[in-house]
Amino acid sequence: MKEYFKGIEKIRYEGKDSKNALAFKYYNPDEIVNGKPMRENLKFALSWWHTMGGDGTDMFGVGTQDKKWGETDPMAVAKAKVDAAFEIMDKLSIDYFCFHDRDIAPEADNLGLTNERIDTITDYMKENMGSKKLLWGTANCFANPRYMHGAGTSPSADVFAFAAAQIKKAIEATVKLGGNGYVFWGGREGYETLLNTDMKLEQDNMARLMRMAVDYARSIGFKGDFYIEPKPKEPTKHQYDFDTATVLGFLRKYDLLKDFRINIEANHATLAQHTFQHELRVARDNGVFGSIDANQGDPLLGWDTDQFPTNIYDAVFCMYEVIKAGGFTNGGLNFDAKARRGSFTHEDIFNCYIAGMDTFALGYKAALRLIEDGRIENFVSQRYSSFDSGIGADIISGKADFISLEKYALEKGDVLDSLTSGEQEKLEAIVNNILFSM
Ligand code: XLS
Ligand code: NI
Ligand code: NI
Repeated sequence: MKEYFKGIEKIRYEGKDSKNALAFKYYNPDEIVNGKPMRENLKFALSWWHTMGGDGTDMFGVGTQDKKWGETDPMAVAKAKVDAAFEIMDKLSIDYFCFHDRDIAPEADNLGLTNERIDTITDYMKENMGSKKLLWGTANCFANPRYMHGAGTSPSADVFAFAAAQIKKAIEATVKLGGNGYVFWGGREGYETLLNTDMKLEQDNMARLMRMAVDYARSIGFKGDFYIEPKPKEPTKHQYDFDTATVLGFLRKYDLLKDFRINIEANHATLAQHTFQHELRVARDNGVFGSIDANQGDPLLGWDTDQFPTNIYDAVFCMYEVIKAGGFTNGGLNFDAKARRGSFTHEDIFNCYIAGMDTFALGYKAALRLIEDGRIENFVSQRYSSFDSGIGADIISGKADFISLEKYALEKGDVLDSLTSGEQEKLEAIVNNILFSM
């Protein structure tokens, strides 16, 4: 088989003192940490769209990166992408991948032919994937002009039907490749102005589409999780899957909670004016943490820059939530991230992944230390200890009511002296202490 990345050997773990750019400093795939090999703790996945197809095109300029993989015919490009992707995964010890239908097979003149193309490519993937696994699949229901007003939330019933057909095929491809997840990200499921929008019908229809997807997928043996990937905006001004809390309300209202979890993307959290950890915490506390789309934004730019994550603090707090949620089950950590437009060589793909994977490996280990160290968690439980006994315990158990609480407050007098310091800075220093002693 053709080698696409000649001169790049399998990336080895060389430890933190290595100066070799093409080596892992923190990620040792087979190292057992917290009872499992790191590759299973982190479940890294390569994303087809950015890595295999993203060529650096942005709103202001054409591509800078060659992602044709030496081919010109669209189906030949699609096959070459498979070979090149699997080579990247082998060389980086990445066990999982994920894709949109359009990333793996280009759209043809009609749906029938498009579906045949998906069959051809998924046959080819299946033949060649060996022990590699599909983390999740999804359908690109946002790029084609037919989706200008949305897919599941389009005012056109024809477009709704077309989207359903497209998603049906993407689910089949996911099941065929053994995927344990199926993602809905509603890039154009939202509105630009309420002047032309029936918001209630749009959201009802989105739920109808999701219910049909679940029913069909289960009928063909899909046992994995469905995910919604929240994002507040971009490309649409107001997106219905705004953030995790909004999505939770939607899932509850439409009785979809049993089948859906959340796929949390770091920079989508930022765009919603939340921290990455906040989104993960909301998901964890509500039992819907599913998977992670890892990237980072740029605070000075404010759009979905999808940069490879290198911010250690974010990674530590992310991994803290993942560990506290019990680790990944069907989900994993996919790099919804791309090389900067100026990082245009094939070697840069490896530099990017090494940087991102090392960041999360270090983050995982630091988060584990934070938990084992206990200072932060003990502080938090101490801070709320007034609910462990006395009036606090009565509030928790439901024994207290407004009448008994008023009686308590009248007898007690002022309660200001029941408060202690939040000690935020001390806690931040503990995090630094743990992080920089690694
Ligand atoms: C776009 C989204 C998209 C999803 C998959 O902002 O992150 O890439 O992850 O459709
Ligand atoms: Ni995104
Ligand atoms: Ni994403």
